[in-house]
Amino acid sequence: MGTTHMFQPEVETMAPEDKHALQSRRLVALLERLQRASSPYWQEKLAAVDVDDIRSIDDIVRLPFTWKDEFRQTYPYGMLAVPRAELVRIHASSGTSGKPTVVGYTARDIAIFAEVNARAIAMAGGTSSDVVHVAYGYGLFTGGLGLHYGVERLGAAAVPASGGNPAFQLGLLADLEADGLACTPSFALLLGERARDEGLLDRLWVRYGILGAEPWSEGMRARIEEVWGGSFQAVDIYGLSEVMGPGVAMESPAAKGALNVFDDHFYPEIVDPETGEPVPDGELGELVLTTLTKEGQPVLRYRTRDLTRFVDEPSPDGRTFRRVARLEGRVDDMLIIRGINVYPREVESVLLDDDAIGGQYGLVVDRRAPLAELRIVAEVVDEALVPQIDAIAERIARALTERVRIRVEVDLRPPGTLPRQEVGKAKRVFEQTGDESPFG
Ligand code: DLL
Repeated sequence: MGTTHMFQPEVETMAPEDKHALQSRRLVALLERLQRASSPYWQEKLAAVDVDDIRSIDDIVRLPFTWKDEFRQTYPYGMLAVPRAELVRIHASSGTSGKPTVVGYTARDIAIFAEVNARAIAMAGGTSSDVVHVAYGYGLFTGGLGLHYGVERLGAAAVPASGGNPAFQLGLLADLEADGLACTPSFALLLGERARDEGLLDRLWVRYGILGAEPWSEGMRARIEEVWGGSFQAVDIYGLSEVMGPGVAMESPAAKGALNVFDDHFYPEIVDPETGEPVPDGELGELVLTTLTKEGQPVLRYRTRDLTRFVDEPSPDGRTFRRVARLEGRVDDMLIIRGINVYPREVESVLLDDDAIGGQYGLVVDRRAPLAELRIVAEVVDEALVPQIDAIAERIARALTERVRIRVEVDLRPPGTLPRQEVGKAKRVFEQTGDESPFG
C-alpha cells in the first residue's frame, strides 16, 4: 500500500525537535489563557500549580488531571475558558447516568476540528475530488458534523446521510458514486453485508472506510474489508467529545495497527489507570490528552479511560506524529467474571479469529446467581454451517478458555437471526437479571 496524500505535509512530517518546541509554546500560551479566564473552575484547577514553572511540554506532568466527573459537576458552562458569547457551536453526549456532557467550541475550535478531520480523511486516501458519505449520527453527537466539516475542508463533497435506513443509504452510496464512507465499523459491516446479499456490490466503488467511535478488532477489520471487497481499506479513526470529537487520532492504510495522534493539537500521555504514573514506553495504560490549542473548553490531562500503548517505531509513511496502538477498550468496560478480568474487545478478537463466526455478537452478563456468569451469543456466517453449530460452539468455548482464561457458555445462532443495530454505537454487552435473555 503506497503513501497517501498529506493534507498538511509541513505539520505531518515535522521534525521531533520542532514539534517539541511547538507543543511547548502552545502549552505555555494555553496556561496563560487559562490564568486569565474569569472562571472559578480554572482558578481552582490552577491554584496549586506554579504556572511560571511550566516552560516546556515536558513539564506537563506537574499539571493536575481532569476527570469526566468534572463535566457533570460544572454542567453546563463551568469549564468554559471564554465568555459564552464567543461560542459558535455546542455538542453534547448523553451519558449513562445523570447530566449530559456539554462541550462548547469557538470559531477557531471549529476550524481546527475541520482541519484535523480533513487530515484524517486525506490519510485514509481521500482527495478533494471525492464524494464522502457520512453515516455517523448528525446532531448532538460529534461524529456526523465533525467528519462533515472535515470533508468540506478537504474540498471533497459531503453526503450528510446520518445513521439508520441502510437500504436507502446503499442506494445513495451507489447512485452518488461515493469514494469514501465514514461510519461506525459495525454499520460498515451491516451495509457491506446488505450490499452483498442484495447483489449491489458491483455498483459500489467505495475505496476507504473511516471507521471509529467504538472499539473494533483486527478480526472485525478483516470481515469488513472482505465483504466490501476489492481494494477497500477499513481504517480506524479515534476521538472523544470531551477533547474535540473525531479526528484526535487516525490510522494510515500504509501503517495499519497504530493511530497517529494529532499531537500538534492533542498532547498524549499514557498512565497507569490506578496510580496515574506514566507507564514505561510500550506498555498498556490509560490515554491522557491535553488540548494544546482549544479555546472554548480546553482540557488539561484528561483521563480518557481508554486503554492503549505508545508505538514508537517511525511510521513507514513518513509522518512524525506520536503513535498509539489501536484502542484495546476502556478501563470501565472491564467485566469481572468469576474473578477474571475480561474486556469485550478481547472476546471479539477470539470470536472473529474463527472463520465460522459472523460480525454480529453480544456478551450477556447473567446476574441471576450471586456470581455473574458470561454467555456469548453470536451467529455462524453461513447457513451451511448450521448442522455443525454445536461443534463450532465448543471450539469457540475452548479458544476463549485458552486466550481469555474464562469458561463461558457459547450460544450460536443461524446467520441473520440476531437483531441488527442501525443507529449509534454498537451495544455489545447486555445484562440479564430475570429469566428472559436479551436475545430471546
Ligand atoms: O465517539 C467521537 C468519534 C466520532 C470518534 C466518530 C470517531 C468517529 P464520544 O461519543 O464522546 O465521541 O465517545 C468517545 O468512544 O473515549 C472511546 O472509548 C470510544 N471510541 C471512539 N473512537 C474509537 C476507536 C466519539 N476508533 C469514546 N476505537 C472514546 C475504540 C473508540 N474506541
